[in-house]
Amino acid sequence: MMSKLSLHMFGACLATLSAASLFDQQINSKSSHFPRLSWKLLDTPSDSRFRGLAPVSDKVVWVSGTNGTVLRSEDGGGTWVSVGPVLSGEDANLEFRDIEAWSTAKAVILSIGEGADSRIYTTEDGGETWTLSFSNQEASAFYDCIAFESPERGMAMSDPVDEKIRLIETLDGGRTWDIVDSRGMPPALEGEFGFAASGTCIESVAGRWYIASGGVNPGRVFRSRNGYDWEVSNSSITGGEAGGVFSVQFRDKWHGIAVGGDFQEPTGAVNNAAWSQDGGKTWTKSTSFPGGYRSGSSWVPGLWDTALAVGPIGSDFTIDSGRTWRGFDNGTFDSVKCMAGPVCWASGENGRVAWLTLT
Ligand SMILES: *[C@@H]1O[C@H](CO)[C@@H](O)[C@H](O)[C@H]1NC(C)=O
Ligand SMILES: *[C@@H]1O[C@H](CO)[C@@H](O)[C@H](O)[C@H]1NC(C)=O
Ligand SMILES: CC(=O)N[C@H]1CO[C@H](CO)[C@@H](O)[C@@H]1O
Repeated sequence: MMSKLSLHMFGACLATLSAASLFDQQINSKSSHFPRLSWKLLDTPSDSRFRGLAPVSDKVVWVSGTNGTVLRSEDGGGTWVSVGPVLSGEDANLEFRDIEAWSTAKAVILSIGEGADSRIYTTEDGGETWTLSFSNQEASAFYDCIAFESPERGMAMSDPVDEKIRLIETLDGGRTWDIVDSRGMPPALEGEFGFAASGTCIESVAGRWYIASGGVNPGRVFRSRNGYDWEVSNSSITGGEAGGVFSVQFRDKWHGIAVGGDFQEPTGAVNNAAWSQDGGKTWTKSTSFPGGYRSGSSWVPGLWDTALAVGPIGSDFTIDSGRTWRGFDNGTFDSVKCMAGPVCWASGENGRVAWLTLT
């Protein structure tokens, strides 16, 4: 819990770290058939830190973050409208660490924090009005991330309550939420929790569900075929008080990547990425790692075996399903999400939002 709160405060010093030497090494070892990727930074009217990122298409994208900020663009990031809920007093400091969106109209946002600061708001009119659809009542719950398997069914994940990761579920697109019976959830280990770093600590693909954890060594990945009955395995990613698996993403029922590291050691570039080809039962460490702690990852739809990872000191890609990673940018981002196109979006501190195409 402490670690997660300080995750917020560490942001400032990370920006000053240099990854120059790592980055150079990666460039030099890059063979010519690797794609040339570069982020195109977009102007946003905000200096919030956007850990919440929800592209809908190559034109429509929503970001959410600190100071209760939610922005939406409908023209590929050329212009932005501030569409967050009207918040007053202390609520104006709410941090929307995750967002899911389906159109220019419909979005769900998750704010983090202890007790009633963990909330979910939904909008169906593009952010003109928001409904508070969930407000946490459990003192020890701390919600980290949210995912949907369909426009109707979604789940949000909290740090353990009574020694088990807490889930809430919606079956009506976020309008109402219920606590999921924890009988099907294996016990959490002492100190285990999730990272509210990029909205990818819970994930749903092809009807399956995955949860990434840290605070323990190694970080672990939970998996489920229905969201109710869960199994868990060790990843190969080094964990610790501020470390573990920050992001887990699956391409299909079998192929997954996991990235992370230690947010207090952002230049640590060993055992910070792993891959699975058996639906998350077993994880194998990558043979070349991303160039530092990475908070977010995304497969690239339509480009077999390709995925991106981002973190506060750089971005990397893999074209072999996570076996090897190469750096391509040293700018700071927290979150990444790729769409058909393919086009990828990234977001992070200081209002940073960027875009790239892979062709
Ligand atoms: C955002 O919130 C932080 C912490 O509450 C505060 O220090 C900062 O001034 C706020 N920034 C803006 C632009 O309101
Ligand atoms: C997972 O890792 C822990 C800590 O190293 C170890 O005690 C445990 O045996 C591992 N579990 C499996 C199934 O390998
Ligand atoms: C520290 C470092 O490597 N900075 C480089 C980051 O990338 C930009 C553009 O790609 C370079 O101009 C910097 O020198």
